[in-house]
Amino acid sequence: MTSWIISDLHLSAQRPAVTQAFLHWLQTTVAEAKALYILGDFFEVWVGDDVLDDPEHGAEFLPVVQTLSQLSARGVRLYGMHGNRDFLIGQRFAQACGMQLLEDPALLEAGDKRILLTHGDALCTDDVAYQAFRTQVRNPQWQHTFLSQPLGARIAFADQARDQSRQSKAVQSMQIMDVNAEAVAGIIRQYRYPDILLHGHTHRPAIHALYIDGHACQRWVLGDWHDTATVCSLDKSGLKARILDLTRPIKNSAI
Ligand code: LP5
Ligand code: MN
Repeated sequence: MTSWIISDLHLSAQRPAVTQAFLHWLQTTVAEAKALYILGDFFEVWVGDDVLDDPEHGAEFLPVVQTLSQLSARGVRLYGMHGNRDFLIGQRFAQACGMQLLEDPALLEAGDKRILLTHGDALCTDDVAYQAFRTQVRNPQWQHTFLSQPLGARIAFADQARDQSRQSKAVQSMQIMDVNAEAVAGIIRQYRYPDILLHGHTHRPAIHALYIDGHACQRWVLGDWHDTATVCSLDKSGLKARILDLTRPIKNSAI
């Protein structure tokens, strides 16, 4: 049976076609799968699980929660990891979907292959402003204080953060916003040379060959979801990259 690994869907009410294509893919392809791994930035922004109770802002998420929970009830294993947009996804959302939240990074052992999964933002160590923001917002005390604010205030803070991030990205070099080679080597060493490091975040889909301390390894990067999506399938023949055309009923094509 096949497992699927995806990242950076950035689901939002502003892009209903992506959500529709994702739901269709879940109900067709993923319904027959062993597992689905979502490596972060599932949502464009997530300001707290209580958004699900809000009649105005919660409605867009309900079909996603309902479809995931149906898949989970069918026996498809669902795993989610936080990204820099949805690090506030909590146990309540996960339980409503039948999803297990994974620590970042998480090691996936598949046959004789070891695949290290991560969102990827923690590897962008040259992006000093972002890493300062990340340290702040991943602090449990900061999160507790933030989540204590009314939903409307949290949405306004998230809008401000998005504006600031857009401005900062416009003047930041592409190289600084990419993963740092030493950070990549460090995590590969720490996890004792997995065969593949698989991440999203940078939206630069590619397969990079690496050679760390005499060990051959690959870094696979998933892209974000717009008219197409790069996803990975994993079965007994190994990991494969595929492109989904989201503009028509889902067909899978190998790269
Ligand atoms: O997300 P992306 O790919 O566009 O850019 C990221 C980095 N930016 C971020 C910030 C997020 O986009 C903001 C939205 C998160 C919402 C979460 C929920 C609520 C939290 C509310 C927080 C107040 O992750 C960007 C990287 C880029 O990836 C590439 O790696 O460069 O980082 C930056 O742009 C650095 C900036 O300095 C980020 C600063 C955010 C500013 C926060 C100020 C908040 C103001 C609120 C008023 C008190
Ligand atoms: Mn990201």
